This record gives sequence, C-alpha cells and structure tokens, in this order.
Amino acid sequence: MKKRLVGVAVVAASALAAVSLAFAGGTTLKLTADKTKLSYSTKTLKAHAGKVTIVMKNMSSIFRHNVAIKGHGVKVKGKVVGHGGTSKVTVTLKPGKYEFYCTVPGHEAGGMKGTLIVSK
Ligand SMILES: [Cu+2]
Repeated sequence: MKKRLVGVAVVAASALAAVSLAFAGGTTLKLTADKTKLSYSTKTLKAHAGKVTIVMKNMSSIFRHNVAIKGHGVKVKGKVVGHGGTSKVTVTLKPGKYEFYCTVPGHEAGGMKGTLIVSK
C-alpha cells in the first residue's frame, strides 16, 4: 500500500514538472527594422499558441522604432529604440491572426507592420 502511494506521488510530480516546462518555453521570433525604409525584415511571423516573444533589432540610423502586437484584445508594446537598439515584447497568445507593428507615429501607416499567425 505504501509503495503504491509513492508511485502516485512521482507521477504527480512529473506532471507538474511538465506543466512548468511548458510555461518556461514558448517561441522567440527575431525581426530587424530596415536600414532606410519603414519596414521590418518580414511581413509574416508564425508561432504556436502560448508564450510568444518578438525581439526586434533596429538597423536604421534614421528612424527610432519599436515592436508591438495587437489583435483579439491583446495590445502590448516594446520600448522605442534608436540605431542598434533592441525592442522586445512577450505575451501569451491564443491561436489566431495578430498584427505586429511599430507604434512610432506614421510608421505603421508607412508599412511598418506584418501578420503574426498563431497556430495551436
Ligand atoms: Cu518605426
């Protein structure tokens, strides 16, 4: 009887470990801002549902930029950075299509945006 209880405890502990690993994981996506134009290095990013991080490096010596995500009630933004700087956002996302964009006035309208596709 005692042995059986120990077995159950081990199973429960490994189930907990699996859950915390899932939280610690997630997807990190990399992006760069163009040297001269109001655009990112890609128009489409893909991730699995869960914790998603976008790291954007600003290659422009002209504009300051950041990276932000919006859609399905989500709205998060990273800090605005100058040349060589890195802007980062982390958010937990459900499956669906979101937009990643730059919040500096005029930049999103100027083409600094793309689609983030989150699958199950
Ligand atoms: Cu920008």
